[in-house]
Amino acid sequence: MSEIRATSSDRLRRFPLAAIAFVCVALVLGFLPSGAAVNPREIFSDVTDPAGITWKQFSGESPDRFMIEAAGGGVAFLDYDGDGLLDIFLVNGGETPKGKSPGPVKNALYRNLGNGKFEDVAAKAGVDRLPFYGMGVAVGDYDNDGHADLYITGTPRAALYHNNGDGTFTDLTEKAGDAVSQQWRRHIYRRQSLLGSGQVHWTCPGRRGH
Ligand SMILES: [Ca+2]
Ligand SMILES: [Ca+2]
Repeated sequence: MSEIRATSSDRLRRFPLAAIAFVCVALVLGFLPSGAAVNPREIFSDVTDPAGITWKQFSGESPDRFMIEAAGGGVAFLDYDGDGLLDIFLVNGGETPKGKSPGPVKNALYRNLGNGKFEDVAAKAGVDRLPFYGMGVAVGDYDNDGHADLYITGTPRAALYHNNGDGTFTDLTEKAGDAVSQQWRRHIYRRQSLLGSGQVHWTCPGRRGH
């Protein structure tokens, strides 16, 4: 009997250590709730539809499989109208010889209305259409007038849009000098799809390589 009591006592003494060990392992494995553990699904919510954002990218996907088709469009958050609310500018791609769009390929400039809603004002702002295949955008106030300007990159060139401060932009690429577009024009793009040998043929103006 005394032997039995001694055994039970030993088990009781060992229990706290076993319990602590179990809790530690469970926390490591994520079995138990922890203050540091946060469900990722609780961090972001998809509000695209409620915000009124309906823009879709058109890549010009085609059997030619040009590299630009997989590059995706660019996006920038900027306060283009200086109202203290970040707006969204989305750069569309464009058509390729065998990848035609059923409608005009357009960028979007979503003005933040401040109530969770956005309004596409790209056409009104003069930045909805591009004369080239759009690929990216950078934002900066290049002339220090207090209004964020747009530098839109693409193929085979780029464009500089000056923010007029009245909700509109002006394409100043030519006025800014050909160097503006030449800088990005030198980027490499794939002219042909994979050749029969598996070799990729890359080209850029004035330069060729494999
Ligand atoms: Ca704004
Ligand atoms: Ca500016």
